[in-house]
Amino acid sequence: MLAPRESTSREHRRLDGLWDFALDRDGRGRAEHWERGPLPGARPMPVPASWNDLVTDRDEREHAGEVWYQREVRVPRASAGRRTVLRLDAATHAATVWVDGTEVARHEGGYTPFEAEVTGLVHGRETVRVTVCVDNRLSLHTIPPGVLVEEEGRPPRQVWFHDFENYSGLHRPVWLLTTPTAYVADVVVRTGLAGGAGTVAYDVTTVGEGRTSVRLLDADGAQVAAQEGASGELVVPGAVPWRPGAAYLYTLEVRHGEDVYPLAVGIRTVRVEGARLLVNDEPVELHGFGMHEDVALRGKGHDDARMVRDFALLRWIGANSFRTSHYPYAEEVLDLADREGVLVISETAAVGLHLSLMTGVTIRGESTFGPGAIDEVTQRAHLQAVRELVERDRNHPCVIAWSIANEPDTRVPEARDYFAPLFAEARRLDPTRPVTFANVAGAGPDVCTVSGLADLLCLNRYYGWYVDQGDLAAAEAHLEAELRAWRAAYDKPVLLSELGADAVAGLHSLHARMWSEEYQRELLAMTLRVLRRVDGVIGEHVWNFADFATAQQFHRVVGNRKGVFTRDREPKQVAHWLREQWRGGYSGGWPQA
Ligand code: BDP
Repeated sequence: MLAPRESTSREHRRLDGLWDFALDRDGRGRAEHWERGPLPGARPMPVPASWNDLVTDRDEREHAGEVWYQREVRVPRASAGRRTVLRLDAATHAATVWVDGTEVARHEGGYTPFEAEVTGLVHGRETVRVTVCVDNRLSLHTIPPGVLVEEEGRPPRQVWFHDFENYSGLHRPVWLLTTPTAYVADVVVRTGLAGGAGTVAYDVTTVGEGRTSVRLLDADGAQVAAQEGASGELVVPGAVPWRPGAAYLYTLEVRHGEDVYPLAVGIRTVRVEGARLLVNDEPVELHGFGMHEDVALRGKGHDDARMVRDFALLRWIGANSFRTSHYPYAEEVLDLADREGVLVISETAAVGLHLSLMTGVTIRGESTFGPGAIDEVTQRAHLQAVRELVERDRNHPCVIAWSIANEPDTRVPEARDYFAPLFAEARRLDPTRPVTFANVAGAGPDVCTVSGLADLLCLNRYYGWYVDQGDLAAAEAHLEAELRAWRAAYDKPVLLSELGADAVAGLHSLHARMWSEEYQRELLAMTLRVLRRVDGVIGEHVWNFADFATAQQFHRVVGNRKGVFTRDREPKQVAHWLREQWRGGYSGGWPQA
């Protein structure tokens, strides 16, 4: 689905700001048709934002069920004779949308956009009422999965299998878009580089009568190639490639009839060859983070200020990449990564497909895949999540790989049956990028049934934290042995996609004991040292960029403290050390005193 882009033919209005909000504690809203009139007992709620940390009542914060958003929208005068679309960039986790009481959209999946054409409903109107009902409940059939625990005399309680807060709401912008009635509906580009020339193959989907053409403009706006027709290949002699750390963006101006859609294009290639990851045929190392869209008060609400600070810190510390753990991030984030030359592994929201980890709830003997657990209904939702991710992000040069899931239980043969169609679908939709998933501790090369499907091996490992606790010498030996076992089993690049230790900012220990800032630094130093001596390991994504909110658990100190930065984006001691490593040539040695 095309991201909203203004042009001479497209007018876009962001419907951000304060909406009316009602928390449907008794589940009455649908039966009482709250979409037909003003919401009962409405209070103000900002969009985009999670609602959870903006309420003061603890039971409300824990509410598992539906919440309602509503606002009046002024219909742009310029919409007459044009197509009008209502687009929601993210409603977490499921939503129904009405315009003046008429249902216009339903969507499942909390981190991908959806839209509805509302031309007929806004026609001739000055204002319309937009109502959105958002459901935060997770089940074994949703991505991500969860379980709703219902007990006599208590409100239902949501349990989930992933390690971050189940924030909910309208997390990203809502838009009212107008386009001509004949318009560009989609465009897919694939770029190549050969003998100093760049190629941009394009495929445009259109609706309505009109001529289709494309022009490619360089960063100064000068035309470098042009062609008629809805598909073809542009050749750019002397193309400036998009490189990690040195992004160069062209603009593909796509025209159909009166409509103009500008798409940022970076000319680059990515592929895996043996145990190397190649961007523009040059081997790349990945140094960066698993991150989260998470910040105080706003929760998972997109915030340009947070985003800009995060990218500034990535640059400050010398990171060149991140994984969108554990869900597709806002498109604004990918746009900025395109501009900054940051490499991104884009992940679906399939996190927690491992029912014996961390739940406290026993489901079908805790075997993850099969009837009554993660089954073919879940798989259908997961396939849809893969499609929506690839279709949304495939034109971004920053995206160098797709991650199908985080830490599924891949020790059992059923996992391969479950995952094979998901890998196949990602490759069918995008044969140009490596496909991967983040492998969980315990599913080593001898037992993992899914790694053979991946082009790039992403391993999440916590030697020195969840295993070999406080014993970095043992951790060092075990990590190295496991990495060598992977390299012996597969001729594929290995990325340590998670490693880390919790550290409570300000907690110090001369003997570097667990939870101190010193221990976090020493664990990272040990890990990087091992990585540098195992051939075929292409880098590390430290867990996590910043501290983040989680469910309450005995091993969480008001959230996960594995951040290299605090939740308000200030450095812990390890940040300064990492900066020396990453900016100083990846020595991997012990920190200087
Ligand atoms: C990994 C998960 C990640 C967690 C992390 C941790 O992929 O989501 O937050 O562990 O425990 O298993 O800190």
